[in-house]
Amino acid sequence: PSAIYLKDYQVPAFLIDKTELTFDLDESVTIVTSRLHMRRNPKSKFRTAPLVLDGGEDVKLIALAMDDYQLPPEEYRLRNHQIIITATADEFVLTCETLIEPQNNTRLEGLYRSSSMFCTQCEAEGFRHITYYLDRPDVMSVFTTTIIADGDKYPVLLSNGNEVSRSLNEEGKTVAVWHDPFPKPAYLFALVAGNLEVIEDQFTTLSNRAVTLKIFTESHNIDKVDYSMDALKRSMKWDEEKYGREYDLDIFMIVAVDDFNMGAMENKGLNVFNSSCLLASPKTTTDDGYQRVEAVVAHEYFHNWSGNRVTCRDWFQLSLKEGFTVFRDQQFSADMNSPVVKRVEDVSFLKTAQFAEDAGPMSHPVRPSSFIEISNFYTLTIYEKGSEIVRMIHTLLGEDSFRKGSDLYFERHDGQAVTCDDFVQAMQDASGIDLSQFKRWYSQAGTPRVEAVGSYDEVTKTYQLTLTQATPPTANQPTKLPLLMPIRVGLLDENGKALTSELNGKNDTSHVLTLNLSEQVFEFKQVDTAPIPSLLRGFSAPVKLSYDYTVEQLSILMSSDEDGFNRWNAAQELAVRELNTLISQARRGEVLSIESQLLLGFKALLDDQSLDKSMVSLILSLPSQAYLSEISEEVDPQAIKQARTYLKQLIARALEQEFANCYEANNVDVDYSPDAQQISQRQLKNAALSYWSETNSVAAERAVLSQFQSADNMTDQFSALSIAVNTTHPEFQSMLDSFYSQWSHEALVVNKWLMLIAAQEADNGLEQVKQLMQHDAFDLKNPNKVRAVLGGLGSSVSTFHNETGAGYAFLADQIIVLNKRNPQLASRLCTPLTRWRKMKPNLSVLMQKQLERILSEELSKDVFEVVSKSLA
Ligand code: HT7
Ligand code: ZN
Repeated sequence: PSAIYLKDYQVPAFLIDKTELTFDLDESVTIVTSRLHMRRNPKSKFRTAPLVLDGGEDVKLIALAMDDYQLPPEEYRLRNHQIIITATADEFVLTCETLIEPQNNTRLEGLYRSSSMFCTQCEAEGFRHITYYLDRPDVMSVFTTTIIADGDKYPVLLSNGNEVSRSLNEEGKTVAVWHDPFPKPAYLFALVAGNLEVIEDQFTTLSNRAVTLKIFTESHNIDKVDYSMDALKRSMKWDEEKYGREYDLDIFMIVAVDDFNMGAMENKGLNVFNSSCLLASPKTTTDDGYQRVEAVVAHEYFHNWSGNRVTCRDWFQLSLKEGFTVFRDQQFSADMNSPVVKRVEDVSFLKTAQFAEDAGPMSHPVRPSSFIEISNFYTLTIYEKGSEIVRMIHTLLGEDSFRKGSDLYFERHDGQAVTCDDFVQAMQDASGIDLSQFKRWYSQAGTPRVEAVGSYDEVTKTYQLTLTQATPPTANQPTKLPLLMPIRVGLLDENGKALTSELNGKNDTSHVLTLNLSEQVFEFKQVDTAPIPSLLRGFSAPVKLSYDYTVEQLSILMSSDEDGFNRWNAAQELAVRELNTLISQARRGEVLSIESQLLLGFKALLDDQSLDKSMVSLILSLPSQAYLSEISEEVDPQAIKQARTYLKQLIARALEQEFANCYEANNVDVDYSPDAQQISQRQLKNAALSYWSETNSVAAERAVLSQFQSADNMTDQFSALSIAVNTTHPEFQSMLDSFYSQWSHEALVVNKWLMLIAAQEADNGLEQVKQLMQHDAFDLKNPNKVRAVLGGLGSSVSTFHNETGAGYAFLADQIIVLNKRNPQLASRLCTPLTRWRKMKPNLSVLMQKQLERILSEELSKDVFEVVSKSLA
């Protein structure tokens, strides 16, 4: 497979003004007829270029006509799944009939079946698996879709836009016609046919238009979509208030499907969701699950403007819509819940997973310059780092100018397919702030390192902060230029009190520094005393910042910084230092021992009833196994696990009474609601229970069992079960069994059970995983189940990182099987193996061997790209 390059971009040689599609749906064969109203693109410099339409290996061409003239085979060529027609008029209607078999589509791209319904997934290049087309985002067309199906089996027939008619044909089949007036690229096309239930609501827009809202699910799930409907209405209102964006069609529909490669899809007027991101009920969904549903519903809805009305010129610009939309959904969730908690969660994820990606073999810029398979570029870098870039623009411009910039962007580019440069240009034009250097963030891969050194002059009362920046080399980018980044800084005295200082004529307790050189000195004036700097507040730039803090200084920041994010960060830094000491001891085979400096701070946190409970629980959580691996030079999973367990048990024993009290104080009986206040209380209660259980006290064991048995919500029930499994509670096996019997009819709950068992640290872990894959509850066709089991396996140290290499070999076996069935899924499962270079030598060799074994197979583009780049 070969790569395609951003530098080769050309405007399309043809345009499609109107697309008329007819689907004759059937369980054995589906016939798709398209009528494409095409003309040569006046902007193309290739005036005589042939017409090249994209197709797929699973699309059978039946007939092709140009202006009703049936093209004989000698008048076109079929090569590499493309139709090439050399001679065309300047304007014509191309009619194309294709045959597809959605029931055999296991890739879940294009038209496929999930349970008993038909559904589509066209982003990024799925439409070509339905029919031949100019399948690229800068070809925008007005779609009219006719769906013909057996109305008894498929009473619900949906596509984009508005339903314009519904009738019966001479064979008694239902014929539904949908028309979407907004020109759109094929990746936003959708079709759904099924026997579905619906809930309906209404939203009145800012300009007083009534929009009908419908959510469709299979009948057994219809009781679980009220929360999504509420989240949708809140998203619509928020986007009007925050961004002035109003919904534009008369109807907005969402459909839940069980088999889906990602979280959800923003098809115009007809979002399709993985049921795991739409369904929610107290008994079956955890608080995290509720928050995910809220965020994904909002994210897909926000795409209606950032993605659909203004779309991407080409797939290299993917972050234009994804980075911006993630930023918007993060702002929304922050407004709906606690901003600081949301920020900590997002940054923690970024620093764990995106930083790892950026330091690995798949590292790429937010606007990549080449790819082999675009599906591999729906990455944390495009989404999360892309969002951080938009956030930095927001910080540099301030709220008002940022809003002016987004207004200008939407107004200037409505109905167009544009680039990341166009986005930045609108921000620059609206604010008058020069963002030319800032644009390097889009083209340079890797996580920048920033070092800070401070010095205080008592005589002049000035504090000098010297910042240096450097970005390590990444694949194909050996040297990097300095970036422009906002660094938010505050100063504290030795009691933790905020100090006012003057910088650039402004007196404040917090300043935003603009760092744009390799080395830069910032001078804070009127600083009363030698300060402790609070750096990178709110994580104002996605960098690795280092400063040589003493333990005392970190303790002060942890307990007193007015920036909540940095309080959490200081606690993490303290814990990381101790864990690193323990990891080194473990690696040397020594008995672990440490005097933890965390205890005092944790005790104060647990004693202080006035603090935000979510923040307390976040500060109490030790850095994860994954984060500690990310920051390790050489990863030793066993040593990391040993160190974490040791420190957690040490803290648990020292503060046993505090954790028990905290648990009891927060174990209150209330009617479940997924609101911020209740969520934070449950979070703290379960964090306390998790520590308390590490003491293996009988009282804690009793509390776990009792919570498991009496919980009226999934958060509490599943927390208790997870704690039981992770602490090998005497009853954990019977709890697991009873959990399954209680929930065997709820697929999403069963997935949690699958994941928990697969992730378990057990001597016979691999045997259990193999058994799970034979269990009735498992289904290789369903990505959620595959991710539950193989994702779970990947997080188990004893099973996955087993020194025999059996865990790696097993994962490789599954990747080889899935490579043929579902390449997108298979390629994502490769991630843990791609980190082989950072592993300790014996594990590294074992992982490398498995990657080589995978590479020796006949591979899809998806898996080939990831594995070959990892080994390069
Ligand atoms: N824009 C959507 C991307 C997506 C996707 C991409 C590749 C393969 C399957 C997919 N399903 C959805 C999701 C989003 O970011 O909103
Ligand atoms: Zn998105």
